[in-house]
Amino acid sequence: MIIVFKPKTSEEDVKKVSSQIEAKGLTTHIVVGEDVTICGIIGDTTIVDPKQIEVSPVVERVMHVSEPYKLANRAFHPDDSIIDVSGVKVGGDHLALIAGPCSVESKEQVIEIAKAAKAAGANMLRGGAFKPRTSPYAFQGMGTEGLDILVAAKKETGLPIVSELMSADYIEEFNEKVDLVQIGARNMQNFDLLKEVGKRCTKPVLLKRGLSSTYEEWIMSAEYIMASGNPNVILCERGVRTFESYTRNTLDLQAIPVIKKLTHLPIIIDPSHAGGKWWLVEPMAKAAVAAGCDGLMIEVHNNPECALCDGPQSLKPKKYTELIEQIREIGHIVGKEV
Ligand SMILES: [Mn+2]
Repeated sequence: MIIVFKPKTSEEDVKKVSSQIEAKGLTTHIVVGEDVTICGIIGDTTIVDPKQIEVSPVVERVMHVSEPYKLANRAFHPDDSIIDVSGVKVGGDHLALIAGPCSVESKEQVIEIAKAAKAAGANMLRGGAFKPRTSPYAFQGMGTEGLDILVAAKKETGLPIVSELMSADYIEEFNEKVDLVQIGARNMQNFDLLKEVGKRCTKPVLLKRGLSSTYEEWIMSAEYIMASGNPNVILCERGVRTFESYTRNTLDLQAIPVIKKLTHLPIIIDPSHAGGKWWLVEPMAKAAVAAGCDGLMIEVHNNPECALCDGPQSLKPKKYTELIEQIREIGHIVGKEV
């Protein structure tokens, strides 16, 4: 349920109404927008009589929110959320350009790629230290040593770090070393992990869409993190499973306008894992920016032929540089600064 206040309602009057609601044992969320202030009510709202609230002279109207997600709901927060990742803004007219190798392989590798990515215009560095692999026999990542290499690359380039968290046991270590904590597609519905990340993670969270998750399931996973105490969630579409087997997954660009309609959270696109082929990255990245996404996460490798993971879908630094030049022009047209 949402209470919309009349324009120019004082903070004191808003408080008066919200404390009446809280006295019934419900939680309230006040969002002060540019034009209007709203109060979102979370909990069993059947005990609230909207007519009773509408009696107040400062209340414009009371609305029911039928969707099961509340905190992520656009109705609860009409303006776009802009998430600050260690100084890099994501959302609104800011575009996140996240680049780096699938996996951290060595210090030399990561620093070389980080420098090239930064020179191309990237504003964040990605790298997997803990890898969720389909096969237990495949390279599982360097773990803590890999995170330390990313930290060294950040020292060298200043680029904030994005890396995937697979277990709640490492949340404190990620709080210390990583700037944007990724929850991977395979963990999107690991609800215990989502709750722990909401409670204990002090950094923004990048929540990838599950391989076969609906928009609502995906948003509900964001809601888990937000309801547990971490409001800073960025969504990432990375392709979904369809009947097509030529490509690794099918990139769902409709997710961009849909997520923006349903939620206030930023959405970024990962064209690398979507197509699984390096030559699909450029056209899909351009289409994603044109469609209004808030960022791109792209795998870049200095030597894709020898990459320990996802070489076939990785761009070489030169190709990435050319792509960002084109993204800059498209961004200009759609009102995104690069
Ligand atoms: Mn990868």
